Amino acid sequence: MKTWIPLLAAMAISAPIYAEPVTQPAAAQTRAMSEGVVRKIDAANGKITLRHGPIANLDMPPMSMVFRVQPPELLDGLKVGDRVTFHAEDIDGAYTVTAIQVAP
Ligand SMILES: [Cu+2]
Repeated sequence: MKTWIPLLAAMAISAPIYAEPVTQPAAAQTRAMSEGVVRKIDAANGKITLRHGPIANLDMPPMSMVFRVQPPELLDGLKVGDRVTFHAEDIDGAYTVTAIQVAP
């Protein structure tokens, strides 16, 4: 009587898998947008210089600085002088813009 082993295996495979509810930190749930003005675009290196307002999620005061842009295609269509809203994160120690759009 060997049939019960494959039967149990089949039952285990077909059993529904309940994932643990994922609790994310608040910063990951809301993608905080900050305001800035484009000062310089370095498309070749995927970088942008922004004069930006306070960046709450990075606890950063207003300043002008260079950001990495990921993906670099986010720079397409931007030009110096544009007012923008953007989201920046600290990715492996590099301040990185991961979303940006011209302000309405
Ligand atoms: Cu800054």
